Amino acid sequence: MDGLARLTPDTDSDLLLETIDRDGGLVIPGLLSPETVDQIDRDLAPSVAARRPGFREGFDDTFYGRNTVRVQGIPAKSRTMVDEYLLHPTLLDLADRVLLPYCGDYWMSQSETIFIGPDNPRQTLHRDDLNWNLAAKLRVPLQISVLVALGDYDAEVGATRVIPRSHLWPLDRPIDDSLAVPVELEPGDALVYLGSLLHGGGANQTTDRWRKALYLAYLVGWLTPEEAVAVSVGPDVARTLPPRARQLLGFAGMPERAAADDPAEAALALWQLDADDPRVVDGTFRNR
Ligand SMILES: O=C(O)CCC(=O)C(=O)O
Repeated sequence: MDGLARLTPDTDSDLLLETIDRDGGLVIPGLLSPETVDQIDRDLAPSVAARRPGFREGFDDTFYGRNTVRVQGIPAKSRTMVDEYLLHPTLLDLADRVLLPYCGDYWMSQSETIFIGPDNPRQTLHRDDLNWNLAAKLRVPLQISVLVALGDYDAEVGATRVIPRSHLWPLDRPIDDSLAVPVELEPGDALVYLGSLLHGGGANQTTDRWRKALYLAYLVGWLTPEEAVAVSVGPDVARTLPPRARQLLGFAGMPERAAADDPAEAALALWQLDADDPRVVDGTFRNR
């Protein structure tokens, strides 16, 4: 028993919303099909193989994992990730329900492999929202994170540990690590959680297996994403993607609010490109 509900991708969105509001997270078994998992894994394999584990030379890797492989720029490396994961209707529907009451639109904060290798110790429990420390104090949803299993994801190999319902705790409540429970997944299953939920990668206690996850997060559009997504994807790839994907990846202006009657307010636009909207990365933008 991992303490989080398991609801299939076709579950009514009211129930998904009610569950994530109550527990801070949930598991969606079979979010991605076996074929999709295989394709994404194949697409990312060359980049993963080329990457040395650990975060950055000379950097304290305790948090990011000294034997953990993190590769970003995923939408440029796997079209299947864009079509089947980033644009998954269940995830977008949930993100709409959770985030749109608090922003004009949301975007991708980051997507990266989190492949935890043998002997990598457990990660400190944390809230992803603390990337935006001041905003976290507003106690409104800022981010929804997703970890999809691309391979082994049992407790021994480092399944994510979560404290169910900790998103409701006061931010200064001491963190009791013994309350954390591992969330075991099968390939294609997804752990979906609010940025306010306490969680962390588990220790990989094996000598020969890797815990393979592909992380993805949707963030309210008035906060700076963790990854410089538009740079890592680039306009040449963006041009080939569907409009909603381009928007999520930073190739469209960001409405600060849904609608405005005041003409001055209506003209406001975040994430501009000259007087234009980055949407014109389809080729019509000219740097005047
Ligand atoms: O790998 C995991 O299970 C969680 C990773 C995480 O929360 C992080 O690196 O911020």
